Amino acid sequence: MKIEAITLREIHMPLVHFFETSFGRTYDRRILLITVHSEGTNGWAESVTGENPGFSSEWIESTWSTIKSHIASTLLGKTLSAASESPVLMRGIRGHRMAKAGLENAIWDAEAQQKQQPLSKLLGGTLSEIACGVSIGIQDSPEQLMGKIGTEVAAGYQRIKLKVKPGWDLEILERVRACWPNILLSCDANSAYTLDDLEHLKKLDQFNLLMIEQPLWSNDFYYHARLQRELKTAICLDESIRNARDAAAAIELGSCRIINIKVGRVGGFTEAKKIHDVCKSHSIPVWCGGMLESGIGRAHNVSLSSLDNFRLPGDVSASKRYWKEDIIEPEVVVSPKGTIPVSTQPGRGYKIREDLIEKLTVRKETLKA
Ligand code: OSB
Ligand code: MG
Repeated sequence: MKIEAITLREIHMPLVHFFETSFGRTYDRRILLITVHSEGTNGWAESVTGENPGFSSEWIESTWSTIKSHIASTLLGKTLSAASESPVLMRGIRGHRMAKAGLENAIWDAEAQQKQQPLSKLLGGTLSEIACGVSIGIQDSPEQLMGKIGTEVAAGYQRIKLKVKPGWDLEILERVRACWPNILLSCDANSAYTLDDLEHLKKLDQFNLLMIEQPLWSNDFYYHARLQRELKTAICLDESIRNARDAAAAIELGSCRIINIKVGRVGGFTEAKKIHDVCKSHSIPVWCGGMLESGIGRAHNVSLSSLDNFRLPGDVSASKRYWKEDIIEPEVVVSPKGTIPVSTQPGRGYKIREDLIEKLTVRKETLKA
């Protein structure tokens, strides 16, 4: 597969409903799409870099300029026999994992087309459908939140995850549990607490949560291990896990009992697969996280979630929860039992709506060797 050219493109898409985490609220997404042009095929991917450096230090401007000035040239003009060879080519650049993931995953997308194989199979996936949960942000009021949970439970989602932060946690969970005592429920703090909150965090144990995601600092394993020893509820790490070595260290230290894999956060499919395998060998279940992706990133998340240690419902949910109109065809649809079928078609299994993408594009640049 010769990497002949790379197109960077920014599209703007308003969210159907704002999304709020402990680090801020998003109404409109600025999405970075990447196309790798190779021997007559176009591989597409999404870099999940955000509008602000809130979740990660990367954001769309840094990702765009780092790809353009430094990363693209490590790939352009090269001939690869598989997408999994690309991380080695990019390893001279430190960090910028969301940027690298966008490039690597576009090459995987092209490879699946060229080899006429479903992307899920190329990744090693075996599941024929994936289990879906939803992530529900902080709302303007508890009533608004209760309404949203009701809608998603009725739609069949298998797990509800609530964003929490100090002041939007215990009372909220108490109200939710009073209404829905038996649903699979978890919460995600996006690093909103410190170890000074230990006594407060212990009170979360009463709600029978499936997990509490990333309660402490985004770059920590050590204090999470101390916290995990004090909690009955399983800790799940998201932000802290950058690669398979981090996953192994976190497991060995006892920092978590569950890991969330986001392909952008860890630098691409190759590293995501390694994390999956490390977790599997230690009997640690994983699930696929979300970053408010468009259909392109979402389609890739569906393929990744078909690996067999994705044993818990992920944050991969229906297109219509995010967008009036998605940029893939068909849109991602979730069944009444809360599942998405994994496509058996060659490639990513969803067509790219190039006309719509063109309309949503605010800038575009093609890089050549
Ligand atoms: O921590 O999982 C997170 C969205 C943006 C940034 C971080 C997170 C999230 C989500 C949304 O929880 C998941 C989704 O795409 O629905
Ligand atoms: Mg998270």
